[in-house]
Amino acid sequence: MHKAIEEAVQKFLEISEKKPVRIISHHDTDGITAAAIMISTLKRLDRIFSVNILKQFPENISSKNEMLVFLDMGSSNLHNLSEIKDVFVIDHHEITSKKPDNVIFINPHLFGEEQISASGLVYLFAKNIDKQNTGLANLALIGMVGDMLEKNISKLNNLIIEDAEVTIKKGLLLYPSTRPIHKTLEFSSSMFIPGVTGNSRGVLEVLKEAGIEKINGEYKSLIELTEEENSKLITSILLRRIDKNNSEVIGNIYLVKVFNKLEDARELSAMINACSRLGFSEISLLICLGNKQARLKAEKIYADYKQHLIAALNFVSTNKIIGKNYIIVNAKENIKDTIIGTVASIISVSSMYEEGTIIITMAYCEDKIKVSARIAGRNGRNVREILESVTSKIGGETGGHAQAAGCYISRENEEAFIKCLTKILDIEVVKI
Ligand SMILES: [Mn+2]
Repeated sequence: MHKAIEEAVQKFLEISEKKPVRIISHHDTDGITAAAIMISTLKRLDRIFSVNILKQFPENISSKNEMLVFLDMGSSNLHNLSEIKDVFVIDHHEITSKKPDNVIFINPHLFGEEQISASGLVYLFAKNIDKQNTGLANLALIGMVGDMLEKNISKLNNLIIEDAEVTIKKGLLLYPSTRPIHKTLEFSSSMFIPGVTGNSRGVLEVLKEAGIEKINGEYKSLIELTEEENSKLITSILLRRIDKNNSEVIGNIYLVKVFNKLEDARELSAMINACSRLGFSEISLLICLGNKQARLKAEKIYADYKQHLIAALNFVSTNKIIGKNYIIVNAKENIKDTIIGTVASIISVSSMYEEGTIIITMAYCEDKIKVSARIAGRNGRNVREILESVTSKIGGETGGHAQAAGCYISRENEEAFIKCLTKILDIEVVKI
C-alpha cells in the first residue's frame, strides 16, 4: 500500500498545482479528522481548496474544473465517478463497486492490509507529502478512536500511535477520564451502569462504596485514582451490571495532546461526532483545526446533547414493554427522533439485557414514528427481517441490516405496529 500511496501523492501534487481541490468527507469523527488532516496538508502546500462534509455519498456529482478528493466514503460508489476527471478516493470501507480507470483509489482492502481508519490513511498520505506533517498524527489518533479501531492495534495503527503525542493508560473505559469522577459516572452514556448513569444519588453511593472521597471539595478524575480506589470502583460497577466480565469495562485510555493539554481521545471523538451529527459539522472541523472559539461552542452543544441522552436513558429505564426475549420502548414525544437510534444502540451495548435480547425503540417524528431495532450483545436474530415482516403487513419502509435496522411507520399505526410486533416476537420465542 505504501507504494500506491507514493504514486497517488505524485499525481496529487501535480494536479493540485493546476486546479483547486474539493474535499468531500463523511460526517463522523473519522471523516472530520480525515478532512482536517487533508486541509492542514493543503494549507502547508499553499493550495486552493474547499470542503464539503456529508452524511453520505452525494447523489449527483459534478466537477467544475476541480480535483475531487473523497475521504471516508466512495468505495461502494466508484462506478459513479467514471465521468469525472481528476478524482481521488481515500477510504477504508468495503469495496462493493468496480473501479473505473480514471479514479485514483487508496483502500487497505485492495492490499489485504489490516484495519485502519480513513483518517489514518489520510495521515499516511500527508506524511508521504511532507515529513513535517507528523504533527497531524494526533488527529489520526482521534479518528482511530472514533472508529473504535484502537482496541486491536495493528502495524499500521502503531505507526500513527508512534507519531502521535499520546499517553496510554489502562483503566475503566469511562470518559472523560480527565474530569472529576462524579460527573464522569453520572454522564457515562458509553457504559450504562444501572442505578448510577444519570443518577447523582447512585453516583455518590458507588463512590462511597469504593472509598473515594472529595479532596479540597473536589473529586479526583479517573486517571488520578490510586490503584486501590480504581479496583474497588471497578468491583462496584461490575456488581451493578449483568455482564460481570471486566474485559468490557477495562481497556486502554488514550490521552492525546490537543490545545496544548492532555485530553481523553474518546471524549474528543464523541464531541466531534455529536456536534457534526447534530448539524454543526463546521464546528467539529474547526475544533480539529485548533479553533478555540469552536471548541467553546462545541462544549455547549455536547453538554446539551449528553443531558438529552441521559434524560432519554432514564425515561427508558421506567417506560418499556418487557417481553420474554425483547423490550419495546414507545417514547412517543418524550425522546427526540434524532437520538432515538443512539438510545437503542447504547442500550444494546449496555449489558442491561441478556445477549440476543431484541431492543425496539419508537419516537414520534413529525407525522410518522421512527422505529429503531437492535440486538443486545453480538448474536441474535435478524432484526431487519423482523421489522420487515411487520411493515409488510401494516405499511412503512425498512432499512438497515441484521443487527441494526430501522423503519418509519405512520402515526395511525402506532397500536397496530406494537400489536403485530409483539405477536411476531412472542410466537418466534415459542417456536425456538
Ligand atoms: Mn471511517
